[in-house]
Amino acid sequence: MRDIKLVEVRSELAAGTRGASMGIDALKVASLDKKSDFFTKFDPVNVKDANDYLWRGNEHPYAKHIDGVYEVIHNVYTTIRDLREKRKFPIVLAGDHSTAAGTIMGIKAAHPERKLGVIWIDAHADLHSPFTSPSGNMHGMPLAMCLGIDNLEQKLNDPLPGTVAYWDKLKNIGGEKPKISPEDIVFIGVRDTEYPENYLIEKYGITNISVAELRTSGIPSAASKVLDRLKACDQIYISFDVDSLDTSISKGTGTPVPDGLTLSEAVQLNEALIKDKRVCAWEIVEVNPTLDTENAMAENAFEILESTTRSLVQNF
Ligand code: EXY
Ligand code: MN
Ligand code: MN
Ligand code: MN
Repeated sequence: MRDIKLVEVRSELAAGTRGASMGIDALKVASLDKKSDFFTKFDPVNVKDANDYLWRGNEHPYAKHIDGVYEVIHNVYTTIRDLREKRKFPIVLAGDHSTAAGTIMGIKAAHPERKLGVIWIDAHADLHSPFTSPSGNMHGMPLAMCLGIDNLEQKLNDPLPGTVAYWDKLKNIGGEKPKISPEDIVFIGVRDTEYPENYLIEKYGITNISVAELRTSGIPSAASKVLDRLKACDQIYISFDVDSLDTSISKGTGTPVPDGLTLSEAVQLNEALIKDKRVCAWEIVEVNPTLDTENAMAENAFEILESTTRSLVQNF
C-alpha cells in the first residue's frame, strides 16, 4: 500500500441533508461488521472540514455556506496537490460531493501539463452554479467550479455580490484557468438532472453512459468505452457518488434516485476502471448513515471501497 494515501474529509456543509460527515465513520463501522482489516493498513490524512459554518447561519442564498465550502475545498486542494506532487495515489473518503472540486484542483495543480480526465459515477451531473442551482446545495456544483462555468445562458437565480465573489474565488483555486474541459468528463449513471445541466451536457456533448447501456453492453466493454473516450487524457480521476447505486440497496444517502447500479455492477465497474494506469485518484462520497437504519449503504460502500482498492493494488 506504499503509494496509496487514504484521505478523509468529513464535509457536510454542501449537502441538502445533515449527516454526510458521519459517512466515513459509518464505513469504518461497516468494515468491523465485515471483519475486514482494511483500515489497519492505512494511516489516513484527515482534512480539516468547516462544518462549524452550519452554526453561523447562511448569508448566501443560491450557494449555501459558500464561505465554509471555500475553506474546506481549499484544504482538500492543498492536501491532494501535495500528495500528487509526491506521486501518491489518494483514495478520498468524503462527506458531501462538493469537495471533489478540491480533489480535481489539487490533481491538476500538481501536474498542470497533464490533461486531466474525470469519470463521474453519480445519479447527478453536479454541473450547477449559484446562477442555476435549484437548491443552493453546493454538492450539486463541483464540476461547474472546475470547468469555470457560470452558465449565465440558463440563469435562474440572482446571487448576492458577496456570493459571486466567493464563487469566483472557488473557480480560481489552483489557478485562473479551468482545471478540466467538458470533453474530458464522462458520466456514468447520471439520471437526475435539471435543464441548466442538460443544456451544458448538450452544448458540450458530454458523454453519459446510462445504467441501461451499462447493462446492455456489459461492464468490461462499457469500461473500455469510457477509458477510450478519455484517450487524449494523461491522467484520470474517478469520483464515485454512492447515490449512483439503486435505491433498493439503501436510502442512506442525501439524494437517492431509483434505477441505479446494483452492488455487483458498481464493484465490477470500479475494479475495471481503476486498472487503467492513468488513474491517479479515486474518491467515494455521500454516505449518510443518519438516513439508513441498518447502515446498509455504508456496508455496500465499504465493499466497493475494499474491492476497488484491491484491484488497484493488484495492478500497481
Ligand atoms: N441537481 C440537484 C441540485 O443541484 O440541487 C441535486 C444535486 C445532488 C448532488 C449530489 C451529490 O450528487
Ligand atoms: Mn454527486
Ligand atoms: Mn509537475
Ligand atoms: Mn449524486
